[in-house]
Amino acid sequence: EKEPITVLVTGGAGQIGYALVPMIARGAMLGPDQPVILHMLDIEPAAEALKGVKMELVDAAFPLLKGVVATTDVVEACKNVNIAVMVGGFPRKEGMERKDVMSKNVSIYKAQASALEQNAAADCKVLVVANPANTNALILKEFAPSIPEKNITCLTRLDHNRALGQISERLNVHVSDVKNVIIWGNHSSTQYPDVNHATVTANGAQKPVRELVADDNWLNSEFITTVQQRGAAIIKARKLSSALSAASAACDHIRDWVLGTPKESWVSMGVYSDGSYGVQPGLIYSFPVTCEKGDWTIVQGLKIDEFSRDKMDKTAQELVEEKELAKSCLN
Ligand code: NAX
Repeated sequence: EKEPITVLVTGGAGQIGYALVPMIARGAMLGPDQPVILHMLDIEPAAEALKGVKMELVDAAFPLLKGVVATTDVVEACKNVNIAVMVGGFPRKEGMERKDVMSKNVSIYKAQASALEQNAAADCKVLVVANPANTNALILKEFAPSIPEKNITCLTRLDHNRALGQISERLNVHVSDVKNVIIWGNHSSTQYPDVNHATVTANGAQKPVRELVADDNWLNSEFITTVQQRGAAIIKARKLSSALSAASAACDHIRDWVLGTPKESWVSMGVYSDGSYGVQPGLIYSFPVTCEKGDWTIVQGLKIDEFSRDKMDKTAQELVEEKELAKSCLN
């Protein structure tokens, strides 16, 4: 039997946490033969609820689950962690200024960065889910300088999967036959869902999504806004924000990162920009990536048209502004 992998989920008592921990314990994140130890962190007001989640994990008798730690102590939570999924954060409440929300999250991510740096396994991989996800990841990177920057990422896989879902619905094809959509930029409403390189496999042949949809007007407007606004649509319908799809996307993100992406296909991940596609270095920006042996690589050489360029720049600009705002919160 394999050695267990220790996975930290922060915000373990929250909505996404509740959907995510059973998926991890069932092998959806690291594979059906990979034992796991779960660490869950939350804050004092949620300590009782967190205990309840731990009780349910025990009651579910998951064969792969070799241990559960439920704690409000960030040091204990980060001890020997191999994978850290950062779901905990300060939500934007009605009437709150952007700066106030940012300021709360800057202090949370600054503190948790140090705890991870000092206590996690040396090769710990980090996925930030909590919003503002890209900028929280950037703060974490800044305050955990000994964690390689390649190991710090943020979640845009939910947006990626939403784009696949929309194409699959529109064309009435299986979602698994659609591939190579791209989410560029920020996990926010400025993100750019791009189908210019996406294909559908039908009867063994691959066809471009643009050719099959044959409606550029839909692809360039409604499709994009539907993906950008999907989070808001879920809130409107459910009176709660997306949780099961977010948890599932977090599993997809880590699974592909650790176990590799399938041949000739890529996924979207928020990663530290190296300047690819003219995106300024020093931002956590969502790119198309392939993964192999636990490392991601930005897909190179894709042709970018003027329409895309403009949208990629706008979302980058928003990230520059968020970075400035985050910096101003540090003083
Ligand atoms: P919930 O409010 O249900 O859960 C958040 C949990 O985090 C709570 O239990 C809270 O007590 C805990 N928490 C707060 N501060 C903490 C700290 N300092 N350390 C540890 N835990 C802390 O929110 P939920 O619906 O689970 O969403 C979690 C986060 O994911 C939010 O920031 C949300 O905006 C973000 N999302 C990001 C998505 C993405 O694709 N990147 C999509 C889904 C989601 O909206």
